[in-house]
Amino acid sequence: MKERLEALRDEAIAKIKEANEIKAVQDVRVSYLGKKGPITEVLRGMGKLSAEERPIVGQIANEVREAITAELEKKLTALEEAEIERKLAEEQIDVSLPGRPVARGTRHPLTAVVEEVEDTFLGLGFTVAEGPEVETDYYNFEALNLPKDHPARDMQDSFYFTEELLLRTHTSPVQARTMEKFEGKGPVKVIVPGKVFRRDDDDATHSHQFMQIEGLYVDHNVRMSDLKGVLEAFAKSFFGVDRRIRLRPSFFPFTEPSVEVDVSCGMCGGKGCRVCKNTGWIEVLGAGMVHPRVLEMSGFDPKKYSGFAFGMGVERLAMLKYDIDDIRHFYTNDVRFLSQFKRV
Ligand code: FA5
Repeated sequence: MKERLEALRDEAIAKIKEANEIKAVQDVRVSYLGKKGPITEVLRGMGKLSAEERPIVGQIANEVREAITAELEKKLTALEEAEIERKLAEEQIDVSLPGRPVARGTRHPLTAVVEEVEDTFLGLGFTVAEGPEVETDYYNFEALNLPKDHPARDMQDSFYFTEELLLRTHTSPVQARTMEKFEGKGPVKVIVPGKVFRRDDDDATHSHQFMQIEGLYVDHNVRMSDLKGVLEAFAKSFFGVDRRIRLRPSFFPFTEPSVEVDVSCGMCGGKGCRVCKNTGWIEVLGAGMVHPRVLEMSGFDPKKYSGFAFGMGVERLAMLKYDIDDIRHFYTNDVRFLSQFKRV
């Protein structure tokens, strides 16, 4: 029996050595050490042995099994390592090859304009404030001296959710919200960029959703000349020296006196074209001295404080700066349009 076991061991080891695939090695394991294998069969016949022979054969059988198992493990490890080596060689990566370029997006021109305007006003001592796009009737109108049924509410056709809640039609409600936070103590010096919404018909210069940047400066002795100086400084820095601006008397219920500011049209150089509706000018902002009623309603004493405010249309600024002939380009997301602003 001893010889038979040793012969089986040598046979199995020889087959393991011959095998050059993991599957073949596993087959040897099954056929020699498995339940139906010859070694198990030999062990089953041990019952017929004498009591003295049984432990000796048992020990030999264990040694044979261990020898075969050790050989199996050795071969499997060697084959697995060879497989890893083969894969590494096959899948070698040339790290020196140039990478595939990733198409990078660009800043939206409106974002670029907002950031540039913010930078200019931060340089003039303003800070940036924000307010909600869904606004109450109180802040959007009443706190700005536009009581319910005031005819000037028609100047801004609105999207209402309920009688008291609407999409803000301008960034001016943030004037009242900010002044309330200062609790009657100046100076207040903020600019407020944000989206606004109106039931306007879309055309080359109008959109039902657009952006505004509000400005508010409240302190002792703020005068109209301060407003003019700040707007001129802004226009020079934003448009450059070749563009002209003009102030026209106007009306807003929340400012007195009020003005509208136009910039000369860059598409036609002021001669008149489709964009400027043949006037040579494009209106970019409304402004004025904060109405004493508005100061009062937001907790400021109009006898001690005065202020100026303005609200500019961001799309109009961008159109003038980059000679864009239609406001709708900003909202149709045509990559050919947007990719022109790579360096902006
Ligand atoms: C206002 O919205 C006032 N709140 C501005 C203001 C603020 C006046 C503070 C005084 C003091 P107006 O409706 O004129 O005003 O709009 C201001 C600017 O928004 C306009 O000059 C224009 O540049 C832009 N604008 C107005 N309507 C549209 C529209 N439908 N599409 C694009 N831009 C618009």
